[in-house]
Amino acid sequence: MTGTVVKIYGRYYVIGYGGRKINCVLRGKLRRDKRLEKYSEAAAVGDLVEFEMDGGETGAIEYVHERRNVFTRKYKESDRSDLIAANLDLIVVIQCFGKPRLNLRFVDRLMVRGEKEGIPVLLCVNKFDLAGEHDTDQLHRYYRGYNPDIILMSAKTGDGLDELKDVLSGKLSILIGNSGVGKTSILNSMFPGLDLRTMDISKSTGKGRHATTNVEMIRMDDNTGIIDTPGLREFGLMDIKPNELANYFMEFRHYASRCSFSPCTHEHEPGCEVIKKVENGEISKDRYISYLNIMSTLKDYYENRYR
Ligand SMILES: Nc1nc2c(ncn2[C@@H]2O[C@H](COP(=O)(O)OP(=O)(O)OP(=O)(O)O)[C@@H](O)[C@H]2O)c(=O)[nH]1
Ligand SMILES: [Mg+2]
Ligand SMILES: [Zn+2]
Repeated sequence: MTGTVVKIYGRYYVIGYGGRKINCVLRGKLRRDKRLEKYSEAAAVGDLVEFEMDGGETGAIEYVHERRNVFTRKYKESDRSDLIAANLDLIVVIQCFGKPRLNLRFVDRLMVRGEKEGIPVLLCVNKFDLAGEHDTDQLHRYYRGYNPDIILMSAKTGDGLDELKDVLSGKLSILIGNSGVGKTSILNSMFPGLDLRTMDISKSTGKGRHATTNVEMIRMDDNTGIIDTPGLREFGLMDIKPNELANYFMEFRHYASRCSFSPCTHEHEPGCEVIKKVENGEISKDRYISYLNIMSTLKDYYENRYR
């Protein structure tokens, strides 16, 4: 039987099959499947799998189908990437006005991940009801020269909710963002019957405990799935080689062919077109600093690793 992994908890994989949800374990042989060995987990939410019932209410996963793409992160402490989800059509990065504070460096990391995997990224800025007068200008200044898709919205007032719903329709999307930005609230307000657990107002200081504890896919209709995730504080990109990074900063890639050096790291090389565009303001300085930041963590990592 063929089903989709909709949730993982402990050693159980919940498979959506028709309208049912079936708890499954992994067959041991999957741990030896060469294709799956690269990642910390043999299967993830979004995976299409073959499974067999064990006679009772539960089953076992026999095979994981080829993936269209994977959504992973990688930290320097581990040799394998964490597999968070598979077969995505869209990465929705959630940020918010108010608290926790807007963290565009974090967003940039996810944009890099999306570019690397070929998965489109949408930036959704929630709590628009709390936005100050200049908050949206700051956002647009940061991304000038790049112009990513951005939706400003509020789970509380319903602003922008229909726009987001339209974008998500017919796709498998993942919601990613720090704890407290309102990922689960957005799902609840889009689908009032859902009633998922969100953070207590009194604890939503930006430091609070995570309200969501598992990666879980919510099926909206036959063609639409949205994956809610626990808040992430960081997002590791250690699988990316330093000289690859500039390819995933879209507005840099555009100018890179005109740099005097090739490849150019755009850090200090003479005749660097990217640096010129930062100086004349066509690329935002903050975005460039964000690039340098990621670059230096990657260089640190690779230099120490191969020494
Ligand atoms: N003012 C305002 N508050 C909001 C809005 N959306 C969510 N909140 C509040 O923000 C807090 C956090 O919301 P959650 O939906 O639990 O956030 P989350 O991103 O799912 O957090 P984790 O599950 O911990 O990752 C809650 O107290 C919500 O009531 C909004 O549009 N405006
Ligand atoms: Mg949540
Ligand atoms: Zn350059």
